[in-house]
Amino acid sequence: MSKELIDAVIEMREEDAIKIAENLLNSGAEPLSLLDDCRTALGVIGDRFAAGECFVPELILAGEMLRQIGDMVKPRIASSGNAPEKKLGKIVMGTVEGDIHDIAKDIVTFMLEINGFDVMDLGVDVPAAKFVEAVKEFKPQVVGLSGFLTLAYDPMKNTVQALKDAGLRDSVKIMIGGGQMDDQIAAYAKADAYGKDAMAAVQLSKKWVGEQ
Ligand code: B12
Repeated sequence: MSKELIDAVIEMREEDAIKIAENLLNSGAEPLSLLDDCRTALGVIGDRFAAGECFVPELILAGEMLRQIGDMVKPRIASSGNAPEKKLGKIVMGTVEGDIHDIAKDIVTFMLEINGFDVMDLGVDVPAAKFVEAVKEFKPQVVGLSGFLTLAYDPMKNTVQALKDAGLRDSVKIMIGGGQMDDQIAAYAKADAYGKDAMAAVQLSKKWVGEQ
């Protein structure tokens, strides 16, 4: 953990944050630990936003810092990883309708890819019908639904229901994740599991395709 990096992000010192992240990587810090630090910092910023102590522009800047640091970290993770040559399986990912948070989804997609999955990323604000189309076309074993808003609970549920209505529910395992999600929401949405982070997404997917 780097308190220096966490403080720079919380204090919105964008240039410092990027420099500190660069220095950490160059001095051999574990790349994933930088993402953990960003998550800690964004948690603080999110709480301040909820308390009315900061506003949307700060959320945007925080998101921007996380994206830049994520872009620096990803190649290091990819080169240190040992992605299997044979694809383990196919996954459809997306942020559900009404929700545009995508940085975390992109991290999950990236981690799934470097762990050997073929991922179709549908982007953000994805209507249930688009998930249905994608499952028909791409024939994944797993569907991942991301969402950060309480307003995303029902779109998650509707997406699972739409897959059921299309007769596709039994052909896929469905995992959900993101800020406001937990096991209870997974049960509410009738998904198969909640995953708290990108590694949980990888572990669930490996389990479901029989690789673990
Ligand atoms: C950055 C941010 C934004 C950025 C998003 C940038 C982007 N391109 O993604 C912007 C500025 C756009 C934004 C907008 C809004 N936001 Co916002 N945002 C955040 C913030 C600060 C950080 C989110 C984030 O990226 N965290 C970093 C990630 C990497 O950390 P992480 O969650 O641990 O990531 C892991 C898991 O999420 C998991 N995961 C994610 N998806 C999936 C999927 C699967 C299948 C699995 C298994 C795992 C998984 O894996 C990730 C990687 O390990 C959060 C606060 C918070 N602490 O979450 C608020 C927050 C989510 N936002 C909030 C709000 C209210 C909004 C707005 C409504 C604000 C407004 N008034 O306009 C809008 C909503 C717009 C919309 N329609 O979606 C609220 C939601 C409250 C609620 N109860 O609904 C929060 C919680 C802030 C708060 N405390 O009030 N936001």
